[in-house]
Amino acid sequence: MHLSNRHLVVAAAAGLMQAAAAFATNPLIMDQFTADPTARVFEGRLYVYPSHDIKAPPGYNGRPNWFVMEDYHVFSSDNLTDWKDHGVIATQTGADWVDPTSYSMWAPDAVFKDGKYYFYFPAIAKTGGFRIGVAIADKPYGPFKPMATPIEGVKGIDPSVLIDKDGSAYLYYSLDKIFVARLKPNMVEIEGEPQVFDNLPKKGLMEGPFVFERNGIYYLTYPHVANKTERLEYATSTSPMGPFKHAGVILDESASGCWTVHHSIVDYQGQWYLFYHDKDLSPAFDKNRSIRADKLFFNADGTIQKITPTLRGVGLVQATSEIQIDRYTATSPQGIAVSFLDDANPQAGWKTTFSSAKSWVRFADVDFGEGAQKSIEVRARAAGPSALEIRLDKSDGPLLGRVDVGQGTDWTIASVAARNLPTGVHDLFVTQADGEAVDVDWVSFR
Ligand code: FUB
Repeated sequence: MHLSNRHLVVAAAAGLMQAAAAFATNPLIMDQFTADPTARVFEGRLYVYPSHDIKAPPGYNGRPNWFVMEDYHVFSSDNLTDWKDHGVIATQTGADWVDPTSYSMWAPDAVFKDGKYYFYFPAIAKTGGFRIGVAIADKPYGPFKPMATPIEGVKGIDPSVLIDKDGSAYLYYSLDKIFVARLKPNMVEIEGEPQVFDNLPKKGLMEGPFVFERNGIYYLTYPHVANKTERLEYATSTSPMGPFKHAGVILDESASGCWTVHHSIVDYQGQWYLFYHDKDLSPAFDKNRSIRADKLFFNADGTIQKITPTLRGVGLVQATSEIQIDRYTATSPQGIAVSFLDDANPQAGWKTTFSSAKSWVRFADVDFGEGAQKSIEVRARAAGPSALEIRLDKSDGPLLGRVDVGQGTDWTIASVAARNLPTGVHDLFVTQADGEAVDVDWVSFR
């Protein structure tokens, strides 16, 4: 993956720079850190409202090695491949009640009710402690106007709002435990006292609640530290107010060691997705996170199938794009390694090293369209003469081309005429045919 060549299209609109980028793989956003993604479908598009980790700015004197977050962006896509950054929608200096030096704009949510978009966000108040504020807009990407005061009677983080089938709205949030309160029809005040869900696991921090309804079952999903770091669990109920009964684990603790796993779950065009985060662009510091998406499936009885996180993600990849095979679907048991192209600049992406004959990478869901491509290009470098075979659908599927990679320390683009090119969506298999170890940045069909 080589960001400068990663299909970045930049356009100026309404005085703001907006970027549309083909990020069909995980992580979804490469040019900045993103965390705590809440995905919502508005006006037929999928919008993601993440929080925005940044590196501590000069003069920052908050808690060392902790979250530093001063604003929010919103992203949207209609195909889960091309993501548009709509720019900043809220800042710590824009809401009267927020301590403008607190860098504490944690996990947000956004919902649509009666013609307005409501953006809920936690931050540290000028009066101290985490509170939850609301900003209101006419469009899902703003401009959002923040309320002057936070929601009265609510102290906590990680707001999540469910609008039930009858139009009633519920605010879920956390502060070690998970709370619920009914929202008044104005969406900015609660009715009565918040209640704690006290029949969930008794031990271990719980935060980041996300509630949705499917076929009459209410799902309360939440990160929980059952062991060392957060994993995603869920509980079910027949009522949005509970009681919720623990039902299982959706996502195990991250193999990367990322401590948090804030998330959301959304149905987009008939497929359910889990949006979550990990620390793909910051392996050594898990407070600089990156959002991801994977497909989620239900069993017939309504239980949720556990998800195995992928690098491949969920979007189709155009055959004519620079296909980042380091975001593979599967690899041979030996001979494949993925590493940053430039350790000093993780945002430049990754390379795949093939180090033994017959080692292979499978990359799913490449869209050949009408199959009008004529050649295969591979950006690669090799310690000595090396060859790669590109096949379709299976490791012994139709050979699309054999690409010879010459010896050299510089990256070069090797090219060969393509044959047997298909139409439509297929898997690719890239195999080291013979020769020396070879690094591959991307594969493309031109
Ligand atoms: O992003 C800051 C905090 O980390 C969130 O609010 C929590 O859910 C956890 O992801």
